[in-house]
Amino acid sequence: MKKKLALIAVAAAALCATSMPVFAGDDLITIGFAQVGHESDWRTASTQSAQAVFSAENGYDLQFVDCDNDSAAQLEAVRGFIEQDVDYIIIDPIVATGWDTVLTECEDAGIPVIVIDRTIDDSDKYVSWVGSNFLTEGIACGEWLKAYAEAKGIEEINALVIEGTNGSSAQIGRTDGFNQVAEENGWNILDSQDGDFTQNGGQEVMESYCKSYEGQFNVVICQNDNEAFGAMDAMKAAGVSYGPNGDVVLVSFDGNRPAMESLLAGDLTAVFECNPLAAPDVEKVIQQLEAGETPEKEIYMVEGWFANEDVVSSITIDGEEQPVTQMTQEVLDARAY
Ligand code: GYE
Repeated sequence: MKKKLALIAVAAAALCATSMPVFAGDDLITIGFAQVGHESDWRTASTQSAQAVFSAENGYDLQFVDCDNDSAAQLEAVRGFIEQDVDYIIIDPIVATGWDTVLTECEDAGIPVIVIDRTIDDSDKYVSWVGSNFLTEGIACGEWLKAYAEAKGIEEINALVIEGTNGSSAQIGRTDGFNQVAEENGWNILDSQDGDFTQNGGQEVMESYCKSYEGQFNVVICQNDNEAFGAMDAMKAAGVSYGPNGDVVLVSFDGNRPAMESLLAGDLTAVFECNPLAAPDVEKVIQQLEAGETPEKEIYMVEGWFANEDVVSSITIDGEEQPVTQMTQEVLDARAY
């Protein structure tokens, strides 16, 4: 709470016998959250997680700005929070670069910044980052595909990739990770285009792929669930079968409930999870700062790898064996999102 507000609250409380409900808001910690947008199921889960954790009942006043995938609007939102003199700023950076100036402005204003989900790669003027290792997700996808192809006797990989928003760290990490394994194994990546993490984007890219690469591909990698839904519609319309019983191995990243249901139903072949529920960890960071402690600079979310069939039970990444879980109704029911 800001000092000025506190003084007003005290003065006003003195004038008002039933001050508690009216002035309770003055004790709240104000947080400005510059969210990427509303492009996907993952994003909706991320927003809902922040709104649930940073509620008035929990002692917060959350100023939420949906930046609609517009980097200039996101910088403007952060500057607006500086002007409002909020207590903390949370940024989920649409793109990984272009941040140093505005983060310096936050620093000069004495407002701690917490970065969530996507990373900022050209400045370290933030307290903590809470998110996922996108490079590992991309490598996991590649290692799973390698083991799956071997087990299924798929001799040649001809892959089409639908990437996420260009320049976002999620797109960069997932692309680099998958490409790394593809190169090691001499796979053929026919094309890799931006679907902007949306269902429409995924559908449009897949429609053009179906025309340009008719009969030439047997793997489609979508960098999020919603792109995969769009790709399914495009493939259905083009008469291409996908999933564990189809001609095309179809993979997505994220693993929100609708995608996990699709995985169970046998539309998707595998899903590489990215956990959107960062807000509880962000709250821990804020509580540490409130207590004068120094939080960790990097905090990683826990995530797993899932497949429709029980064909590949584990993969090895950086020498560490990691399980691949077969999606069942039981596994689905136990999930939080
Ligand atoms: O994969 C996608 C969302 O940044 C990890 O953004 C996030 C990505 C997520 O739009 O669905």
